[in-house]
Amino acid sequence: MTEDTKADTPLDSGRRKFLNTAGIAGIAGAGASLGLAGCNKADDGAATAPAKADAAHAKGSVAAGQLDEYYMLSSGGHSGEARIYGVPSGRTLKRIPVFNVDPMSGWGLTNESKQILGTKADGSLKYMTGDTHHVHGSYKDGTYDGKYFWINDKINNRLARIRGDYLETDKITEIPNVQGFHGIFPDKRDPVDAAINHTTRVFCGAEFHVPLPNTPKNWQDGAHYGCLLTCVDAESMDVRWQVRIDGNMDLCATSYDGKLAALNSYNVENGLIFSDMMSAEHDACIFFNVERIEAAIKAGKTVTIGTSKVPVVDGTREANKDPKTALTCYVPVPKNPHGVNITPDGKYYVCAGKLSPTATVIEHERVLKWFAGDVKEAKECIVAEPEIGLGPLHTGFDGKGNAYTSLFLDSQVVKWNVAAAIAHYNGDKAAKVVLDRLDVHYQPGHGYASMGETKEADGKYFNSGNKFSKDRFLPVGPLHVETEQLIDISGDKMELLHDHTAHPEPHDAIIVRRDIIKTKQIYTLEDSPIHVKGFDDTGVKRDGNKVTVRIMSVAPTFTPSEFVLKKGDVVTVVLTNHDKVEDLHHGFAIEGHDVNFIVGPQETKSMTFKVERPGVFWFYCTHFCHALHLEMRGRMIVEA
Ligand code: K7E
Ligand code: CUA
Ligand code: CA
Repeated sequence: MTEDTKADTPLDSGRRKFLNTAGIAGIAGAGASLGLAGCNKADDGAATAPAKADAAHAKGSVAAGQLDEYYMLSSGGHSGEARIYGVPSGRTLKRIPVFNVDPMSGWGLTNESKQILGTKADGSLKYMTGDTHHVHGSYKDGTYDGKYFWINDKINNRLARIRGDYLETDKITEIPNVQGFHGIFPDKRDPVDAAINHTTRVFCGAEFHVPLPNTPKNWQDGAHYGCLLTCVDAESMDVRWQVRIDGNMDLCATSYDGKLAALNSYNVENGLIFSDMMSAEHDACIFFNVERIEAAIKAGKTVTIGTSKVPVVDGTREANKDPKTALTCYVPVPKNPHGVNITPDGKYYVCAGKLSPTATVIEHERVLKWFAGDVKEAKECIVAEPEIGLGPLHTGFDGKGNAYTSLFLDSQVVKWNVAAAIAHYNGDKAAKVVLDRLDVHYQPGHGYASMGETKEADGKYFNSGNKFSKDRFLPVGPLHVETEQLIDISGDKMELLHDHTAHPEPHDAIIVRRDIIKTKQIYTLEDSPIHVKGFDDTGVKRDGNKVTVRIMSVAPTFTPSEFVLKKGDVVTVVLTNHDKVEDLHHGFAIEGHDVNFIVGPQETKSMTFKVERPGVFWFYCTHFCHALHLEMRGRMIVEA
């Protein structure tokens, strides 16, 4: 280890030594020990003096009745959802159903949400699950505009869009011919048209390579496998194009000038098994030249794969040997990197080493020069490779030239200076690269700073998303809650403000200034083409055994309050909430029929189900709305 990574306290040093030997050996050897070396050992590095802890906690607390300064939009991992927390409080504000089924709101149950999620021929959901890792917002002038947020699904390879005004999922696109869809990032502007200074594309990386086209025929031969980068249109959510590459893709970052998308690759080996994926000393950060790719698409230098009609261009090394025409540039990065992030000034990409204790700093301008033929070798785009600690994964920025990288194995966040790292790399051995270290609890994955992925990075907060909480909270059975730790990064030293819990298992998040997100509090009747217009528009309409029941709610009543059906009917209930009062939602549930959803003010939802048992079934309001909420109910009568 270098001087920079020397421990501050005796306790810390013991833990570090343990990791240096066992931890690193663990990574290279049995896969199961990745990180668990650090996990087994209890760590009381958090033991600050209580008074100091109280003062720090006060800084990060928000008094009763006061509002947070930021929204933190977080992924929810294999829960399939997205979440919103307040920063600095850490209070949970909302869970946004995306790829999961959510009985509270009716997501995955109502016809409207099923249409967004996608259904099979029999009307049931095509997929019930998702695995969300990364949330990113749409940009204008280099910062968030609050219009859209996107989130990936690694299980079923879908990209979902959340609209910023309702903070609800509004579109989902399935990506063809990929598996392990992981890294996403919207572009920040158009690479050519100066007038388009906002997001129009979303880039999606595939982590797992698959036979292209996907047949089991040559499953043993890696040569038939490939990975595709996918570009999705930000407005229509249609898949625009794909690029075939060598190796795989993990995380994504985009440049502020719109010219490049960068994806780190940990499997340049095209390995099909664990040990092969770790055999090369260097993997890569792959840069995609957006303008050239779109020109090649336009010129028709494309193929299609399987039944997909999406045009695919060739971004493999072999086809891109001449930098002056290349679509892709492979910059070598040490051993199985994880994470790529761009500095808020748009100048540098930072790739974290994961299996190497380094971060690799790549200069944007030099990559452009490589594409122009003015830089000989791709590796010359690297301008620094500071040693920062063990298991570096993700990097956030404060907008003041400093980077904050999560160290999974060290259970730390390390603050380092980008300019100093470059000076050090250029021979200035006195340059102080690592400025501070802070223990986090424990095994941090993603870390992200307030507004840190925009030109408006403000250097106030950094959130460490930790994978293991161990002793930080009351034990709740074998599965522990996750810890999110909020760190004040406004001073020279990082200061831990507080922990808050997160239901497993968040990965990445973004911290967005509150003035950027402008939500509507009331829906618009016309959002739904089938909304119930008023009392005259309510009632039962029959077409054979297909029945539509149109209902409106006005607290504390449903109209009609009874409707009569026949056994065997296929019923669609359309419910419009005619209340206009902010936050006045009604729920609609029918006893014994698995019908359950809510409608907000002026909102319409519908749900279709079959009635097969004669009898009287109460329907009722599930969502507390009024002093007479319990009385807000009616009867569905099913005749034999
Ligand atoms: Cu968890 Cu962004 Cu999927 Cu790293 S990824 S930790
Ligand atoms: Cu309506 Cu409760
Ligand atoms: Ca590798």
